[in-house]
Amino acid sequence: MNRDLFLSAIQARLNRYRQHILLIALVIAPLSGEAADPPPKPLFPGAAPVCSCESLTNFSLPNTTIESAVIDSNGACRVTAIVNHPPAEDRVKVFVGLPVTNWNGRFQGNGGGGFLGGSASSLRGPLAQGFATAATDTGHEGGSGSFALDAKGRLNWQLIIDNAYLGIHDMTVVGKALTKAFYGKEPGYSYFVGGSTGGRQGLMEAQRYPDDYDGILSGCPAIIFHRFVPASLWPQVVMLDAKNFVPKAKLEAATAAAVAACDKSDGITDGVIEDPSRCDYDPKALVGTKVGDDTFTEADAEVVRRIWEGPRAQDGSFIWHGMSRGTDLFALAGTAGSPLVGKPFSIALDYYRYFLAQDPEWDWKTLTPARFEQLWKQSVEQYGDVFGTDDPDLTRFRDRGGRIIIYHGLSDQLIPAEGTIDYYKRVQQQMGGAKKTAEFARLFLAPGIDHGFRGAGPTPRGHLEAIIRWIEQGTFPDQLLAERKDSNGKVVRTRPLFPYPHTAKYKGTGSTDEAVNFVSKAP
Ligand SMILES: [Ca+2]
Repeated sequence: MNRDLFLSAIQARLNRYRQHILLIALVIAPLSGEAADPPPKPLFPGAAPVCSCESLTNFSLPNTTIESAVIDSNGACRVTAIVNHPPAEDRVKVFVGLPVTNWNGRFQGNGGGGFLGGSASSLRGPLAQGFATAATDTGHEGGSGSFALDAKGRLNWQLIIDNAYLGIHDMTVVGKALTKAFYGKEPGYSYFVGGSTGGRQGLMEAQRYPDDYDGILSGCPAIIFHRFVPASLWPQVVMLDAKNFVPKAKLEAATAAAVAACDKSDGITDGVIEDPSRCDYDPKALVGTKVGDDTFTEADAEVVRRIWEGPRAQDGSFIWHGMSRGTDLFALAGTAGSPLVGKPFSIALDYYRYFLAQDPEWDWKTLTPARFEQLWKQSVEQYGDVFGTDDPDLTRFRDRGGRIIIYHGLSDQLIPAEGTIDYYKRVQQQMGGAKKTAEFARLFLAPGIDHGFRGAGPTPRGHLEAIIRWIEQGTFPDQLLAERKDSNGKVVRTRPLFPYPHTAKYKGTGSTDEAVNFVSKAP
């Protein structure tokens, strides 16, 4: 390999690495805020370890090796364990954190992001709050999807299953067992907290291992994975098909124009489209407009229209939801260079390469809309049972007393919230209607909020407290408070979020920046 080629290969790898880091940061950020919240009241005041941290290396569990058990720099006991599923030679690494002095009597499992099963760094927040807590790499290191293929280029089903569902269950079994060994008693309650992939992992636990957790927080869940992940390459397919890679500035102009057109139709001009499904702004209105030195063309309008519409089959039938109006389009319709070329979202690209085409060298630029449809159908057939996480039957979870709060931003640029709404409606249908479902599973939608729980709208807060209160005191989460802060961290707007399908309606008097001036409105 010559030097330039070598350097560009390194650069490409670095870029991919950065994309993974960005995504993981996006996913972890909304959840780490919990660390600043006051810790929940201890369930067993005075509870203390009954053995030394180091002695946990002698702890015995089937198919599990304790690699290390040491006190970390913050004084918590950190255990690393490896779980294996014979005869496979997989290694699911489990990271467990056990507070030495301030155990609050509970266990918290933590999810990952993208193809990253999870990370030891996510234990810091829960440990500070006194949780015994765990995370796992689900059997492979890093955020790449390359683990799906073995050294011979064949699908590595064990690692796929470890990532899809088994690793999080292993983590839970090991984490709870070590908690019991360390304190001499089982955790009083167990909670799972995750966003994106973590949100999917939470719902997978409710569906497949309902005894693992009492309470689950599932943020912007990557559920219906087998449909939405391959669908997320659609914006690139559209631009490739049109031979028109639309620059970021034009995408931003289209998003801004949609917000300008639909913002006030909900009654409050606040830069947020309260319900994007009711906004039908036509990007043709922008044709002829100057965007920098460039002019918005008919062809640009058609690309944006197709991205908003969402993936469609050759016969025009529905494949998946489009990106809603007001959502940042660049995340999936990314471009770079001059002349512009497409820069597909790394997770979607990895999924095509390793899971669908099963060829690390596969070139996404060979995708026609017809080939896109074929591969999407392959994904639905091949991975639905494994990764789908869309079983609406939560009977076992409900009957064991499980409760789940699902929340999703309506301007999610990576996972359209409509998929979560579809799933929740199916749960309602399966579980005896809206009222019966609300007794154990609630969905909160956050207008103007993206995948990292930022955006023009207020960010939901207090969900961990809400699920703990629901489980331990039976207090139903009838609303979540959302707040928007300025760049100095000062709260400039509060708004209630009500369980779907209820929305926040302005009373008509008082500041629209204060939650007290809003009431719950039925659809
Ligand atoms: Ca508005």
